[in-house]
Amino acid sequence: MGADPPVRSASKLITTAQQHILEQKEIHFPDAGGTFSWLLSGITLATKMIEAKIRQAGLLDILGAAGETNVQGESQQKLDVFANQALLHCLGVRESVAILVSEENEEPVVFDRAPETGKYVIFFDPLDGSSNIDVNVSVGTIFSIFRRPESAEANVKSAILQPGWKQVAAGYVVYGSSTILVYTAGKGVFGFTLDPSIGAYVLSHDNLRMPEQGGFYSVNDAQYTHFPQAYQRYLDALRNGSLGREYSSRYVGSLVADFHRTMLKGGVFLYPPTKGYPSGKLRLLYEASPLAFIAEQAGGMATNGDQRILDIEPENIHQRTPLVIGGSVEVSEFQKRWRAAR
Ligand code: P6P
Repeated sequence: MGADPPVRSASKLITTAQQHILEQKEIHFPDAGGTFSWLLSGITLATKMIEAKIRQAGLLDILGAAGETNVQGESQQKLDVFANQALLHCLGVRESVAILVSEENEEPVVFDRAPETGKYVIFFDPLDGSSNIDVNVSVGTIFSIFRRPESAEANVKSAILQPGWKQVAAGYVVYGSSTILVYTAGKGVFGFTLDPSIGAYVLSHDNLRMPEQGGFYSVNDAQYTHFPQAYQRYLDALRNGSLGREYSSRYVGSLVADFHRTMLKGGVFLYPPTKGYPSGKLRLLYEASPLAFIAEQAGGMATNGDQRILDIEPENIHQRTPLVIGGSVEVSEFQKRWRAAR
């Protein structure tokens, strides 16, 4: 009988998101208490609740509008309402949360917690792309985490209206053919696939890097005639091979799905100013800014044309921004053309 095979400790087989967050804390944030990892566990718990409801959506009477409209004037899908409540609850019970800002809530949710306890401000879009739910297209959750400013004159407004470069973490969950959590805490980007058999997010994309140049551009072509001319010329260049390669067009119409493909395959996603949305449709604080943080951490770029998304000084909680996000080759080329057209 030969020697027994070496016993591999379970930790060599899988790394869960919780393990990873704790390991990252030990490596990069050794002085931080457990509050940060406890905070992120609130987000992973809420997204598992959301995922379970989404997977049942076709069976339960949960499809279709909830009969209400949200602060954006958009009809609220029942899953939107559930997702928002799940995140508000799971994060609200974490003592380290001072303020929550949701796409579904006109006003921020402020908790009466001392500054030394309530250290974090969290923004989220609980279920982005929800209009796609009834046709079974991937949807997503996006989140962004800031520290609450410690300065004496800090107030709710100054805590909320911080530029994106001050984020301490950001991430998204894409509820697609599998459910994947992608997050950064400023030291690289990591992806975890939900294993339904154990109910845990397991490391599947270690130190994700966005290709410098990819093969897809992603934009709502139907709006082409309403785009500023610099965007039209840029799209023409992508189509006629001026960037040195051929491109295919891919547009899901669900930001998190379009961005996740761009993260993995490269290329560029654009939501330009249009007639209907002169400042662009996407929201700065809980859509463009967290995705920009992730993109830059993975070697990509994100701009509104005039400046880096992460440098924009927010003026109001639900403000919109044009967004061009993707590989450094595609976004640099856009910036060059945009500035030349100014
Ligand atoms: P359009 C979904 O409603 C959403 O907010 C994003 O997820 C998506 O990228 C965008 O709108 C699609 O907008 O105008 O192309 O339908």
